[in-house]
Amino acid sequence: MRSGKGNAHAHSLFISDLHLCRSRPVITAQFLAFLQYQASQAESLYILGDFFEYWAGDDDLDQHLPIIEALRILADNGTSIFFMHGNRDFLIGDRFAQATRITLLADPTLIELYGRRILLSHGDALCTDDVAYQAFRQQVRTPAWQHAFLQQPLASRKAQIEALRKRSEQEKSGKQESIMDVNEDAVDTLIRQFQYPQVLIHGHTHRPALHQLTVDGHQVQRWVLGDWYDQGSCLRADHSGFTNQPL
Ligand code: LP5
Ligand code: MN
Repeated sequence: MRSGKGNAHAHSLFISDLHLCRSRPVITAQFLAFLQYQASQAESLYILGDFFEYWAGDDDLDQHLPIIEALRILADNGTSIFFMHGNRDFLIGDRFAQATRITLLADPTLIELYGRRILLSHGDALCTDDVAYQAFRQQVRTPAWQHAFLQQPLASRKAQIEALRKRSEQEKSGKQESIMDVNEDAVDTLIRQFQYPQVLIHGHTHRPALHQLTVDGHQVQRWVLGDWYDQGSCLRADHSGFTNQPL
C-alpha cells in the first residue's frame, strides 16, 4: 500500500477553479505534476468546480485528452476522484465521468471524513447579491435548457459561450466586489439546512481564506479555495484537521 492511503497518513485533497484550457499549457502541466506527485498519495481528491475554463459538452472530450487520461490513471491507481460542477463546467456529464472514472457530486454535498461533517459547494449559488448572475444560473441549470443547448452543433455552442464570456467580463467590471462574494445570510442558511456541519469548503470567489463562523451557537470553519491562475492552491484534510498543502 502506498503511503497515505488507508493508514495513519490517510488524507484527502480539495481543489477548485483551475480554469484549465489549451491556451494556458503551464497550468495544465502544473496540474498533471500535481496528480502524479501529490494526488497519487491521497486517498481521495475532491475537485469543486471550474476545473475547466469552460465546458461546451462531452462531445468536446478530445480537446482535453491528456487531462482525461491522467485522471483515469489516478483513479485506476486507487485515488477516488469526486467532481462537483462549477458555473463554467456544469455541462460535464456522464461521458466525461466514465472516461475519467470520477464520481459526480451534486452541489451542495455533505460528506463525512476523518470524523468531521464537511459540506462541499462550488460557491456560486451563495453569491445571492449577484441578482443578474443568479437569474442566469437558474435558467441554465434546468434539464430542459441544457438538453436544448446540447442539441445544437458544437461550433454554435462554442460561439455562444464566447459571447457569454465577453458579456460576463463586461458585466463583472461594473459590479461591486462585495456583490461577487458570498452572502453571509446565504451561508448561514445553508449551514442550518445541513444541521451545522463543522466545515464548509467552497471555491468560486477566488478569495482563499479561512473564516471562523458561529451559526446559532455552532462553530463552523468556512474554507475558501484559491484559483490556479498564478500558482496552484490545495487544501488537505486528515485526522488532525485542515491545512493548505504546499504545491
Ligand atoms: O466565471 P466568473 O467567476 O468569471 O464569473 C461568474 C459569472 N459568469 C459566468 C459566465 C462564465 O464565466 C463564462 C461562461 C461559462 C460557460 C458555460 C457553458 C454553458 C453556458 C452557455 C450559455 C450560452 O458564470 C458572473 C458572476 C461572477 O461569476 C461572480 O459570481 O458575476 O456572472 C455574470 O457576469 C453573468 C451576468 O451577470 C448575466 C449574464 C446574462 C447572459 C444572458 C444571455 C445568455 C443567454 C443564454 C441563454 C440563457
Ligand atoms: Mn466559479
